[in-house]
Amino acid sequence: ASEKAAMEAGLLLPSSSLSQLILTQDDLKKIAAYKAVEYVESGMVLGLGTGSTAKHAVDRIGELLRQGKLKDIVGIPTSTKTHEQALSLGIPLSDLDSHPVVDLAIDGADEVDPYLNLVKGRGGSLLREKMVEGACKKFVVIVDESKLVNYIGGSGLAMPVEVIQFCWKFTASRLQKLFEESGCVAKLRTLGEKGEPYVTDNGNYIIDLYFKQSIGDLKAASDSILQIAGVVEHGMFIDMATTVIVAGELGLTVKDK
Ligand code: ABF
Repeated sequence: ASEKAAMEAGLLLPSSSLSQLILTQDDLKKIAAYKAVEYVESGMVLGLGTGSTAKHAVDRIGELLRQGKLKDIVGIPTSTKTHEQALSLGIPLSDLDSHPVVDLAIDGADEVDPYLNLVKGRGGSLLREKMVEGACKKFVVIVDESKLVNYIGGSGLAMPVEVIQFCWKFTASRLQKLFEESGCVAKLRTLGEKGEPYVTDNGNYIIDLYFKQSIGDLKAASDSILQIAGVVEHGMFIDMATTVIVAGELGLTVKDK
C-alpha cells in the first residue's frame, strides 16, 4: 500500500520500494496525503485541512476532480489559506452552516501520541480545524513520522491556545499558572523581526504553551484551559482522530482508533 501511494504521488518506479529511496520530509507528507485521499468518495462533504501536509491532499482532490475520477464533492476549508487553494483548484466550497455534517476530514498535525490524541495549530488555524473536524464522521490525520510523540507536549514544541486580544497577558499568565507543575512557559506568538503579534483568521492571538514534562490527564487539562475567560480554543485534539496515516522511511502505517 505504501508503494502504491508513493507511485501515485509520482515518487518512484513500480519496481522500487520506499526503503530503497531517499525521501525528503515533504515526500513523506505527500505519500501520507495521497493515501488519505483514497478514503474520498464521490458525493462526499469533505473537511479540507491546513498546512504543508494537508496541502498535498487538497491538491490531489483537485486533481482527481479535474480528471473526473471524483464527482460532486463539497469542500469545507479550515483556513483562509486552504479556502484560496481549493478555490484555485476549482473545488466547490461550502461551510458548516450549510453542511453541518462532514463525511470525512483530512488534515495534518503537529504531534500524535500513542492514543491518537493530537496537538494541532502550530500553523495557526486550530479553531476552524476543531470546528470542522469535530463535525465529521471520519477524521483522517496525515503525518510524517517526525510527528509521533510519547505524550502530548513531548516534542518540546508549542501547544497553541487561541485567545482574544483583550488583556492577552492576563490570559497568558493564567494559562502558565495552570500548568506550573509541568514547568509551563506561555509565550505570545509573534511574526517577523518587529515581533508583531500573529493574528489568526478569526482575529485572535495565539499563546504558545511549552511544557517541561507531561501535563497528565488531557481531558482535565482541556477543561481547565477552556474555563479561562479569554480562551477561545486550544490545540489539543483529544479522541478526535479516527485514523492516523504515518509515512516513514520504512513505509506507511495506518492506525485506526
Ligand atoms: C495544520 O497543519 C495544523 O493544525 C498543524 O499545525 C499543521 C501541521 O502542519 P504541517 O503539515 O505543515 O506539518 O493541520
